[in-house]
Amino acid sequence: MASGKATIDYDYLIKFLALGDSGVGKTSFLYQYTDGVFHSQFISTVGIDFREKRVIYSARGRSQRVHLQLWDTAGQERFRSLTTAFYRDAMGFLLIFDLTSEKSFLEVTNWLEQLRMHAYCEDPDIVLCGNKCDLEHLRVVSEYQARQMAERYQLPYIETSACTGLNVRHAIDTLLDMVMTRMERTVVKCAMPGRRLLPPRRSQDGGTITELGAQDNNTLPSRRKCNC
Ligand SMILES: Nc1nc2c(ncn2[C@@H]2O[C@H](COP(=O)(O)OP(=O)(O)O)[C@@H](O)[C@H]2O)c(=O)[nH]1
Ligand SMILES: [Mg+2]
Repeated sequence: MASGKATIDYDYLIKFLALGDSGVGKTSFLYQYTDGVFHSQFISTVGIDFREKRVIYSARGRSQRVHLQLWDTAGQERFRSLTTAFYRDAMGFLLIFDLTSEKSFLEVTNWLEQLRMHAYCEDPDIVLCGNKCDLEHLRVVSEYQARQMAERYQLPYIETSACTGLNVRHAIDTLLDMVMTRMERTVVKCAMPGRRLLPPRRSQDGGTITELGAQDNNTLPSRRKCNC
């Protein structure tokens, strides 16, 4: 007889949010990561606003089962109507601009401001992605310009293509490593009696991540979650 209880077979539920101007390729990026597909004429499904995937995160001699939930803006970014609630639960952010659109690049500063206002802390984990790097002939933002911006805000910068899949996984792996490292540092600091919680620093250790497969959208309960 079925017990009716949901089985939780992962160690961490990690939520990421993809941000950036409309048309930069957020939805395509997330589909490329979870399903390995790209549609040049993408039609988003109304009401479905996150993708899921299981990975194994291995670092510092330990392996953990991670259930990744990748939230999309479902078109709301067009109207700048993202509410505080939208940012609140995310533990890491993929800030995406389009290498063929200067406007989307200049808007990165505004997105960072929004993030600092609404995210769980003033210094959230963010990976900056210059997307559509397959369209080299249409590029208007140079790698140098993008790296300068990333340096100014102390963010990792990765050039990606949701079309060919180049660096898509690398970008998410980088963000997961930053978030897991922050969580581990927070747990260690919390466990020390009499210690104040200090802001965690970026990962130097570079954990490894193994993909287990994509999931259909269904809300799963959170097992361990960091809102440090
Ligand atoms: N060539 C190319 N086209 C892309 C890439 N990413 C997205 N696109 C196209 O850009 C358009 C907008 O993508 P979409 O994922 O809907 O952007 P969103 O509004 O940020 O979610 C679509 O026509 C995509 O096919 C990419 O990396 N390379
Ligand atoms: Mg979209």
